[in-house]
Formats: sequence, C-alpha cells, structure tokens
Amino acid sequence: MNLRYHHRPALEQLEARWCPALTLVALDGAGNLVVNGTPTSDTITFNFTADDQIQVLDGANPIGTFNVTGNLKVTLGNKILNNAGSGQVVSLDVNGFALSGNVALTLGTVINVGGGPSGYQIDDGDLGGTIDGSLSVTSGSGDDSLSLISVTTVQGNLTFSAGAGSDALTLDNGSAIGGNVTATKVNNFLLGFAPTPSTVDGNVTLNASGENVVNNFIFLGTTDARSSVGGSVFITTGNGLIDFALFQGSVGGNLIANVGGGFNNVILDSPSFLLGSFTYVGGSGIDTANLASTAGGTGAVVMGNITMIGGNGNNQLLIDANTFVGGTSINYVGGNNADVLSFSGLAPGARLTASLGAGADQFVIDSNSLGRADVDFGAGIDSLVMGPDITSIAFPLTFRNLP
Ligand SMILES: [Ca+2]
Repeated sequence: MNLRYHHRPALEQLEARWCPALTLVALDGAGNLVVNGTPTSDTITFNFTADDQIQVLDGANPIGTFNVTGNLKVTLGNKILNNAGSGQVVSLDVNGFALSGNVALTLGTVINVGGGPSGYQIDDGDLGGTIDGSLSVTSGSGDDSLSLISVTTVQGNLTFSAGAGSDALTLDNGSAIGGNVTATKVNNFLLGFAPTPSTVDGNVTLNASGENVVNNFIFLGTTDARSSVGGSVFITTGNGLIDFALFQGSVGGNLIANVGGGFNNVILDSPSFLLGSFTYVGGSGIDTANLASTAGGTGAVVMGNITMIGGNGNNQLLIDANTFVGGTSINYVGGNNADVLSFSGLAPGARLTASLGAGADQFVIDSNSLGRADVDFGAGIDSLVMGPDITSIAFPLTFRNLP
C-alpha cells in the first residue's frame, strides 16, 4: 500500500464533506427562487420581508433578498452534523406575509453525531403566514420533521414524502391546509392540540406501508375549538405498533385504516365526530378499537357504518354508552384467539353482524338501542354477557355456535 500516494486526494474529499456550501441561490427566468447545495450553518432561513420578498440567510449570514414571482424551489444535500441542539433547521419564516407560488423542498440525509436530532427539521418560524400554492417536502433517511405551528395557511396541498427514519408531521396551533395532506413514510402525525384549532379542508392520507415501526397518528382539538378534516382520512401502515386516535376532533368524510400486523390501537374519544363511516382492518396481532368517552359526556359520534376486521389475535371492539352510531351497519369479523365485542352505545338504526371466529370469544351487550344483531360465535368456548343496565333484549337477536 502506498500511503503517501493516496494522502493528497483524500484531503480534498474531506474538505468537500466537512465544508458544505450553498452552490446556487438565484432567481431563474420564471421568477422562481432556486436554492441548491448544503447550508454551511445549522439553520437556513427563508425570511419574508414583504409578500413574495424572500431574504435567504445561512445562519446569520444573509445571502440575498429576492422578489419571487414564481415558486421557491430548494434542493439541499446530505450533511454530517455535530449539533446537540435543534439539529439542521430549515425555517420558512413567512412573518405573516404571503408567497403567491409553491414551496418545494427536496432534502437529503442529515446524520447528526452531536446528540441533537438527525434529519432536516422544517419549521414555519415565529409568525407563520400564507403560502398561496402548495407545500411539498421530500426528505432522506434521517429523522425528518415538518412542523407548522405558527398559524400558517397553505392554500393548496401539503405533501411530505419523508423517506426512511422516524419522521414527524405536526400541524398545530391554527395551521390551515386548503387542499389535501399526503404523508408518505411519516410515523408520527398530529393535527391540532393547541386551543386554536387546526384544519385540513381536503383529505388526509397517511401511507406508511412497509414501515414496520411505531406509528402514532393523532387528531386532536379541544372541546371549544375542534380541529377538523373536511374530507376523509386514509391510513395505511406496515407491521408494528400503530396507535391512532381521534380526540375531540371531527372528520367530514370517512376514516379508513388498514394497519397491518402487530398491536394496533384505535381510539375515538369524547367528543369526536366522524360524519362518514369507520373502517378498520387489522392484520395478525392484537387489534383494538375503543369508541368511548373516557372523560364522560358525549362520546364518539359515527354517522356512517362501522366495519372492523380484526384478523387473528385477541381483538376488541368496544362501543361504550356515550357513543352514537348513525349508520345502518356495524360489522365485526374476528379471527382465531379471544375476541371481545362489547356494545352499550346508541345505534337505533343499525344491524350488528358479527363473526367472532375461533377462540374463547365474548359478546357483551348492555344496550337496547340497536336495530338487530346477528352473532356467529364460531368455534371455542364462547360467552354472552348481558347487563348490568339491561335485563332483557328488546331487539331481534340471533346466535350461532353459542355453546
Ligand atoms: Ca426521513
């Protein structure tokens, strides 16, 4: 081996790796602001000084201010970061102003060796503002996050393709998306938590198929100011622990979740409003759905039908006394293992159809507010539990395979 011969070219490579730079910050002929390269500092800021006026800063270093009549198109590369703080930040500091066009961020992979977060951390500055077009973010294998938490409005669609890693999308504190939200390989999604509601007017599609990790998808609000999705919510995940919850929020369309294997848990809690139907397809492993009011008062309201297909595992569908189902059908399909189907809610127009499969299953009924019920207990030593609030059944009820 000739160490002396190889020494000089290796130095050049190290310099390129450890001294990143923005290689292009300029307007193109169409009025787009094009930013390419890798920020030198830990923060690149797009600081709006007026509508469509964007000052670019790499750390505290101003690169220039541009009149952006088109779109903001940013491509940032891979970076090794040594940062114990906030990680590699991309700040869309709209400052209460507006951008007429779209924002498109294409981001590489940040590896942080300093203890702070890896990945690109994208925020909306202190004051928020309005993006008249759409916001799209594509990121690499780091743990990337996109947080709109400062009263930002995106009139068009929001798209976040987060790549590998544990990625997060947070829309909170007055965020408003006029179009659809599509998040791919995003493991943590939160809509609304602060007293000021956050809204998505279109659909929310969360596609984490193939991501066999923990996924948390939460739609929140407060009793006085509910966060909402105007359209439908579609959730697809791989195997692993999937939690999703609708707390004190509303969905104008349907809620459809296909969550793969592993332990999956769904909660619709007090008060939450689903104006369409609820469809929940689990895989192998324990799947639970709890439509309830843990805090008392009004529970979940599902105006459409309920369908749960639990697969194998000790699955549970619990519909408690404060939950109202407005649809005509509650359909439950269990697999092997011990299923529990418990209904004590209000579904006066619904026909409950259940196929509990093999295993020691349990059907618990404690409400007469049901159109009718047809329950096939399947194989196994099963049980029917009635009460304590009712002592007899006042609706048509048929059983099969009850020992
Ligand atoms: Ca990522």
